Amino acid sequence: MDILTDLTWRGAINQQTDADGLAKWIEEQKSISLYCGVDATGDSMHIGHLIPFMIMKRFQLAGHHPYILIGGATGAIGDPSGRNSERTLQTMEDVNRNAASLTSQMKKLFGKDANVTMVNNYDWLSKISLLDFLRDFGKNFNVNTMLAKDVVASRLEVGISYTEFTYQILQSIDFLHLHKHHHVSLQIGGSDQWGNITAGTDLIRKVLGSEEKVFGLTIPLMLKADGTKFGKTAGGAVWLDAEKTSPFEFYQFWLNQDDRDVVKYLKYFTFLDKEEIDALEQEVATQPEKRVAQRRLAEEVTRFVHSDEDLAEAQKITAALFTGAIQDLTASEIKQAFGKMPTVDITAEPTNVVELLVATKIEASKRQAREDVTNGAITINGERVTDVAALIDPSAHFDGEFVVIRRGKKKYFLGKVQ
Ligand code: 383
Repeated sequence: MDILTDLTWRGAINQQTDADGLAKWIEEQKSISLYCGVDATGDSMHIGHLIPFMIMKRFQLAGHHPYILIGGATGAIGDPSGRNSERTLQTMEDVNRNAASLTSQMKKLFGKDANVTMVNNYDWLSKISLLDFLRDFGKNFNVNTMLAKDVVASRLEVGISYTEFTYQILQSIDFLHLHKHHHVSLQIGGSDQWGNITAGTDLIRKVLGSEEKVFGLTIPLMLKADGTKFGKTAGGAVWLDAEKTSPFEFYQFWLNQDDRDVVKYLKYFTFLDKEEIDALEQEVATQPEKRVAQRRLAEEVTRFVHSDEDLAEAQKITAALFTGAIQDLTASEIKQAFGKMPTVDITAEPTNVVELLVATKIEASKRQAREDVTNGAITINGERVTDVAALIDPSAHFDGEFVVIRRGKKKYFLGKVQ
C-alpha cells in the first residue's frame, strides 16, 4: 500500500491543500522531504503529539525524509491555535530547556533510523532583523486574510496581542526556509494547524512563484466514542516522558481503552498492517472479554515510546497486581505501580499492624482497625494480615523503602519509609 492510501485507510487525513497534486508529486519524486513542528512550550510531548509524529515516522519508513522542527523561536511567541486566551510568555531559559528536552525525546523516536533531520527554527528566525521581517515577509501578508483565519477570528472578541497575531508569519517563514534550503515540499500537522500551514504554502507561492510544489496535510482531531477528551486521564495528560507518566501507567492507559475505540487507535498508534489490524478487529467483535486488541495496542505503543525492557516491566507489574503477588516486584516497580496512589509516611521500625493503620490515618480508630484486620480486609505487601498482634517490618520488602497497604478489595496506600 502506498503511503497516502495507507494514511487514508488509517483515517488519518483530514484536509489537504491539493490531494491529487500531492499523490502525483510523491509518485514522480519517489522520495520527498516533509516537516512537522512542535513548539518548545513544554518539556515533554504527550500522546496528542504522537499522532502527527508517528505519521512522520510512517513517511520515513516508506522512504521519505522527515524534518522534525523544534520551535525554539515560535515557542518563545506562542501559537494562538486552539486557545481562547493569550499565553503568558516563557523566559528564554525555559524555552531553551524545553527545546533540549523535546530534541532528545524526538531523537529517541526517530534517531535509531537514519534519514531524519532535526532543526530548530531559532537558528534562522532569530537572525531576521525587524526591517527585513517587515520588508521581505510582512509585505506578503494581507492583514484581512490573517484576520480571517479561524484561530485569529475566534480570538477577536477577547482580544489577541500583536505578538500572537504575528505567529502565522513565523511558521510560514519556516516552511519557506525549509523549502528553499532543504527541498521540503509538505507540511503536516493536526487540524489546529491548517491556518498556519496554508499561510506557509501561500507565502512560498508569492515569493517563489505560483507553480512551486508545496503541499499541506492535516490530521483529524481524535475523538472518543464516549465523547470525553482523548488522551486525558484523572491524573492529567498522558506524557511520553517516563518521569511524568511511568511506562506502567502508559501501558495501563492503552490497556483500558474502550472496545469502540481500540481499532481506531491500532490504526493511529501502531505500525501493524491492515491484515493484522483486521484480525484484531475480529477478536473485538467475537471475544471482546479477552481484550486481545487492547493488549496488543498497549504492547506496541509502550515498546515504541519506551523500550522492550520498560514493556516487560509494565507487564510484570500488571500481572502482579492482577494476582496480588506483589512481593516479587522491585522497589522501583512498586513506585511505578503505586506512586500515584495515596501515600502515607511510616517509620522504619517494625510496628504493630493496628498502630500502623491508625498512625497513617488509613483507619479512623483502633477499634475500626482491629475489626478490619480480624475480618481479613487488610493486606500488607500482598499478604492478608488477620492477627491484630502482627508486627509489620518495613525492611522485609522493597529495599526497605515501601510498605504496600490494601484495605478492602481495591483501596491501596503506599507507605513510604521516612
Ligand atoms: C512551529 C513552527 C513550525 C511548524 C509548527 C510549529 C508548531 C505548531 C504547534 N504545534 C502544536 C505544539 O507545538 O503549535 N505551531 O504542541 C502541536 N504539534 C503537533 C500537531 C498538533 C499541534 O506539535 O496538532 C499536535 O501535535 O501539529 O497542536 O514551522
